[in-house]
Amino acid sequence: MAKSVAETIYVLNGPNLNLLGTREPETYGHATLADVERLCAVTAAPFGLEADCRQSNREGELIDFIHEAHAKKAVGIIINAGAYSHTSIALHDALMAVKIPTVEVHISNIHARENFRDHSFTARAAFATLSGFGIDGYRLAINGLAAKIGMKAKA
Ligand code: DHK
Repeated sequence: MAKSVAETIYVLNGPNLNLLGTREPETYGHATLADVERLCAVTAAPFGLEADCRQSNREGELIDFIHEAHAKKAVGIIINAGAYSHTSIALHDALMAVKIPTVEVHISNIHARENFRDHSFTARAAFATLSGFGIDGYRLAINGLAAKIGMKAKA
């Protein structure tokens, strides 16, 4: 039987998330970005999904990643745009333009923090948001995304 080619999901992390592990551990925990990316890869695999993980501290580069996801026919996006979630209409517009099923993740509970974190532009372009589960939010998001796009885990 022919081996099926894995579908790709993009996992996009925005500014300062490269500092996970050392950045405000009381808020973001002790796991590193490499831990997050490993978690995404092992969570995606049973669904026949490959997690293409990117991080950038630059808004324009994150937009380019979203365009690239579209060009490469990615079947889903998990995005934690960091502080750009709260400011970037351009990232919102990029997600709206590509129409790829998207889940927004925040490690911390943005609604229990400063008022300026309470609103997310990117969340408006996502079909679901997870906030406050720590890095487990990425695992939950991939499971939710897989269910949404009809991918079943293989035994
Ligand atoms: C990460 C950030 O960098 C913040 O700017 C957001 C988010 C929250 C998180 O919880 O993952 O406000």
